[in-house]
Amino acid sequence: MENNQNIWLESVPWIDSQNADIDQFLRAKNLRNDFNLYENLIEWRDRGVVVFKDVVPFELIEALESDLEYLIKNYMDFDLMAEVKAVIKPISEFSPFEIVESNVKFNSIHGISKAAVMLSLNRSISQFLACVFDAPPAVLQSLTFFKGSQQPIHIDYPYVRTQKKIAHLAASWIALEDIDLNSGPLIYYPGSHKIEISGFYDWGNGSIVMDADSRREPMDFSRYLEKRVALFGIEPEIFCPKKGDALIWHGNLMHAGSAVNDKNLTRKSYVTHYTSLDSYPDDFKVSDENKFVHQNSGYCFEYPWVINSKKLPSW
Ligand SMILES: O=C(O)CCC(=O)C(=O)O
Ligand SMILES: [Fe+2]
Repeated sequence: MENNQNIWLESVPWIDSQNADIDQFLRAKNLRNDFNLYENLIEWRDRGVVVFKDVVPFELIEALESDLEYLIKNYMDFDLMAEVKAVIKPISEFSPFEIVESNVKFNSIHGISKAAVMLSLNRSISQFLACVFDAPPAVLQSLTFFKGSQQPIHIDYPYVRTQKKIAHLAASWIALEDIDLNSGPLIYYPGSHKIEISGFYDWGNGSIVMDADSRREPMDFSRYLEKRVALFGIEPEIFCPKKGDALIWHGNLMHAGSAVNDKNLTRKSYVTHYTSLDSYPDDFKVSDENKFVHQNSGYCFEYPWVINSKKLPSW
């Protein structure tokens, strides 16, 4: 299937369609008396981003911290992809020095950490995304950060695109500690999720996603997005949360990791990318009925490639 702009436009969730009527949606679901939900959905539709303060129990954050400590001490025993200085490979192939170096990033630790699964399926986040998709959200992948990423401005869907419906994509960013302004917090461009603002970037031959043989590079994409925000005069906002706060962003929202002004500071965060249940890729789950967690209207499937791998203490 070619990923062209029609594929995107035909797959948008209800809330991204023209004249999306939030009031009517909530009335039909009998949720109209939840004023916060109404306000949050308006914000999502108009800005592509919503912040939930103090929604993540500290016990869960501490359970993930313990798993991370255990993982770092015993990393040779685990099947997990990790990233150090833009190199992504199985964690066991890194040297102990690279692993303790605190800007390592773990990919999809929720495959082996129950604490991470529970964070991804946080109640406020899952229930909100169930409304956004009008379907249960399903965890696609996760990232665990220790330091600011300094990732240039980007949109996720050209890179996160295993979901069946390309426009069924959202992400959450959970603060695992109080975030310092000098640690390189997440920044985002409100309203940039609208197609009129973002446009579609052509990676070559009309493809809107990056492929192995794409003619364009991520930096070309960033330069394009910089031009779009300048054209529309959109200023970035900084997310400088307290431990336990969460931000949810739209799969077409422009965002970046801001500059790290103080290299000694950590910026511990846990990011999950979600799609909707019916858009979840078949080869990312096993047919065994018990190999998933269903909680707070969300789903998290065990990946076929990790079912036999060793799990972390919270499992
Ligand atoms: O946390 C960050 O600095 C950026 C994270 C991000 O862009 C992502 O996970 O999609
Ligand atoms: Fe991103």
